[in-house]
Amino acid sequence: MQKIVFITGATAGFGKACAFKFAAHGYDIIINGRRADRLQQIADELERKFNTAVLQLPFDVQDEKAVFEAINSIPAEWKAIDVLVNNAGLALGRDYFDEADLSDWNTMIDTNVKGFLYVARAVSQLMAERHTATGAIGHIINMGSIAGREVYEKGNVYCASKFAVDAITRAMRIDLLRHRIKVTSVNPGAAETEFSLVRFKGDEQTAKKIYDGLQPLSAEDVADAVYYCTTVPTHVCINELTLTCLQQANTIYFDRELVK
Ligand code: NDP
Ligand code: 8X3
Repeated sequence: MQKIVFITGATAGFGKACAFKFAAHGYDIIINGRRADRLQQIADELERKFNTAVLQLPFDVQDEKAVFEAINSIPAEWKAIDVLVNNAGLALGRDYFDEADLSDWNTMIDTNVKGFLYVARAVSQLMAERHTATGAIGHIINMGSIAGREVYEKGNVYCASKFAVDAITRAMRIDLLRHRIKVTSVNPGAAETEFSLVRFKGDEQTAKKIYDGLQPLSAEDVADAVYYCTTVPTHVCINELTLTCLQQANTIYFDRELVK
């Protein structure tokens, strides 16, 4: 039987790279994101390249009703989800606390915390039911960040949202233990995706500056780490995996001199 992975935020960056990584390893893939045109392109490419079965699930994770309706109406043969990559998220703005835009704060909390919770809640229920019925072991991989381990200047609410991911991951690991669901957080450092372009609202120059003098993580580096967490023996659960590029020590310390 094919394994099934459900990836939120699969239209770009880590989520898209995870879709290709898991497809290359024979998984059937459920992909989510708001941009339906991108989901279609990715589904076509996965089907062409790997002969992967793909289910597209376009919804906004902020929309509680849409999340539960979409996940509860997944066709029966797709409900046997082995792995959830709970990845959809974003940063908006990088401003001092007293100057930040409240709507940016609301969107980050609604997406990175509330949306993240809705998806985890809906999928964990499916995994628990399946464990009771068949003994299958589910695995939830939450996308955290080094920003969820250490705050930095002007990171305020984005960092707080990722601290929440860390706390919720720990709480889920306790509460889902009785259903034998593995819960892992993957915590990357700076990675060049659409993340900074979104954060700086389309300002390409400012977005690019974040990676000045660095060879940052790529989306594929993160997808490799996510996939790795699913390859350990059944009785082993990687609780958390933190990765940065070689030139980054933590959220603040970088060595921005590229060595060839
Ligand atoms: P990208 O901007 O490249 O991708 C973000 C993905 O999230 C897109 O597919 C986007 O899809 C989706 N998304 C955003 N909001 C929603 C929403 N409301 N509903 C559904 N999908 C949504 O960024 P990354 O791949 O870099 O980021 C992925 C995750 O990794 C995020 O949680 C981010 O916080 C985290 N992260 C990123 C790091 C980095 O440096 N890049 C480092 C550490 C963590 P669409 O727009 O189509 O909805
Ligand atoms: C994204 C990494 O350091 O830009 O989560 O906040 S950082």
